[in-house]
Amino acid sequence: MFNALTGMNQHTGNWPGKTVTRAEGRYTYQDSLYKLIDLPGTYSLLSASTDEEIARDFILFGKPHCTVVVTDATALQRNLNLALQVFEITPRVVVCVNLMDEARRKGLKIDINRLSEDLGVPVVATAARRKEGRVDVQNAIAEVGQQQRKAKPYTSPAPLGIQKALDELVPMIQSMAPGLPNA
Ligand SMILES: Nc1nc2c(ncn2[C@@H]2O[C@H](COP(=O)(O)OP(=O)(O)OP(=O)(O)O)[C@@H](O)[C@H]2O)c(=O)[nH]1
Ligand SMILES: [Mg+2]
Repeated sequence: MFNALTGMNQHTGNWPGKTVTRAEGRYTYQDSLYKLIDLPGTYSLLSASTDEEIARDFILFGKPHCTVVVTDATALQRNLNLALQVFEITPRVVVCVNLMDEARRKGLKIDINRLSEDLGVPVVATAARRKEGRVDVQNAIAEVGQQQRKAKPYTSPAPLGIQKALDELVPMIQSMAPGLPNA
């Protein structure tokens, strides 16, 4: 998806302090220049691994204008877990249901509009290898990035015990790290 969006004109380096490769690319859409950062592939942001930590830290502290969660259409159940975790950090999300060519081959039908309604963010069907849906993704990124569209992502209500713990912790985190989009 990164390559489809940027035409592969990426610049690579390392994540600060880490030896994990960091790829950056650019593209122009409707006269605006977009800078894209490819985060390490991960199924979770609970920072159990370096990759997860890098992805979480970038979304939380890098405050991107938009985060694109690229999911595998043939394994949505497993992949949407990551989308829900990203929603906990930022509402500025676009979900790509990628590998749609594979899904079609397997006879899977995915109701993209319903998924978008349920998740509360733009959802775009894509097949990145064929550049299918590329412009739709760029358009969704533009809308979310420029806040033309107020996203209201789905979040599951926290169980009572967790909510109580959050009520205690959140003010402490806010005072330690002021300005976080979602402490
Ligand atoms: N058929 C098909 N293959 C795809 C599509 N998108 C990506 N691929 C292929 O899937 C493989 C994995 O793609 P990557 O872009 O490396 O996936 P990733 O999630 O970034 O992987 P990591 O960052 O290594 O975790 C590559 O061989 C891609 O060419 C698609 O829409 N359709
Ligand atoms: Mg990757």
